[in-house]
Amino acid sequence: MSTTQAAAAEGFRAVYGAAPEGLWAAPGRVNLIGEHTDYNDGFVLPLALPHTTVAAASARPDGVLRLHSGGADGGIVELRTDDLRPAPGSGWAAYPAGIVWALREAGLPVGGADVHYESTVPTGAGLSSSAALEVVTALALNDLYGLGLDRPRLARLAQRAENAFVGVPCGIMDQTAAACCTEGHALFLNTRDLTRRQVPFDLAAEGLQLLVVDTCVQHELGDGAYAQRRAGCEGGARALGVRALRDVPYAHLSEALARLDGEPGAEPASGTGPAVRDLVRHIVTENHRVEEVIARLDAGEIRAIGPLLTAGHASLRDDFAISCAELDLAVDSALAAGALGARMTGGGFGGSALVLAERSAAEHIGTAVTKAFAAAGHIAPRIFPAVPSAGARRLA
Ligand code: GAF
Repeated sequence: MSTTQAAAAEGFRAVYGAAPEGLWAAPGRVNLIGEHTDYNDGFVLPLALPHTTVAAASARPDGVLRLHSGGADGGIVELRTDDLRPAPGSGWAAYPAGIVWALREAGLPVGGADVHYESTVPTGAGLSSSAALEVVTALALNDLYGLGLDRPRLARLAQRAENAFVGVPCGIMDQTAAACCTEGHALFLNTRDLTRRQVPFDLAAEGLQLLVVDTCVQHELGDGAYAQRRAGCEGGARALGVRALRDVPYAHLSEALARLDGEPGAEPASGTGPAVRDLVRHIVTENHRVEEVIARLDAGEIRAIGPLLTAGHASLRDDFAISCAELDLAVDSALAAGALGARMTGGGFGGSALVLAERSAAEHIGTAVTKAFAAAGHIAPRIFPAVPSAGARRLA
């Protein structure tokens, strides 16, 4: 039994005075490539981290939902399942409460529960701690109430909870990664039709390592910039007369951009953030990069994805404008120290970067990044290897 699993079982007993009916886990993720494409019907390629959120839970017959987290102050949050209403911005418990709401809204017979959480997924690090919390809750309730839902359905309900209950207009990538990733693989997801493919990603066998550099700059998806990028992309699709930016072929990007230049209505309503043409260029080139990365992985050429990762960072920094000084420094200092490729990962404006390195060079690169942060006066980053790990599962 892992330390987190044991802590969750013991925490449940300490808080609720009995043993839990079961224990479940869901992981955080890093996204290898395909950033901000998931709300444009595009392609993504995340992998699950070994870091998990564990839920110890029991059903309750009285419609009361009690939530407690070993990592949060404030004691037990107690709610009635009948009274749950969308409550944008109301703290960590809104994520699991949103799951109960979404399941019930879908007409599923879910009642109360006692849940205690323990987590090793860093929060605010762009590693999807919220999706881990949502998906582990959905999986626990699925089992406790015998709902029989499959993983993709749980992921869609978790996204619905985050969109409609918590009020964050995220795409489907993080919830699908938490629910459907498998050990030793990256998950290729087409966010239009939700078809998936497990892509073998055995870094160790190739003498490679993927490092996560958590800049410790906290990012929040609910702060408006994410919604602004999403609205800009949707405006771009409307201006181009397509259902989503996914429908702009890479080969026709120049024509699409030229069309946008003649469309005054295609600029952001608020006048802030990047021009719509820059958002469009990022999405179209990023979808193409995902396909290029997949082609190289299918050909067994993992090292060859390095330059594509780095190109993805430049696009997020220059076109999508969601990087920050710390993420750029993590990428630049890792490349200068010999990394094969590096990019920010996740929503942006802080959070984490990932670095592809020869295993023999990984320690040196990590040290170089840490030194560069110190020299720039930034707080020390947290650096750890990303081993492609399992998705959500029942532990006991
Ligand atoms: C966040 C969102 F939750 C995802 O849906 C995705 O858009 C990602 O940012 C950017 O690729 O993690």
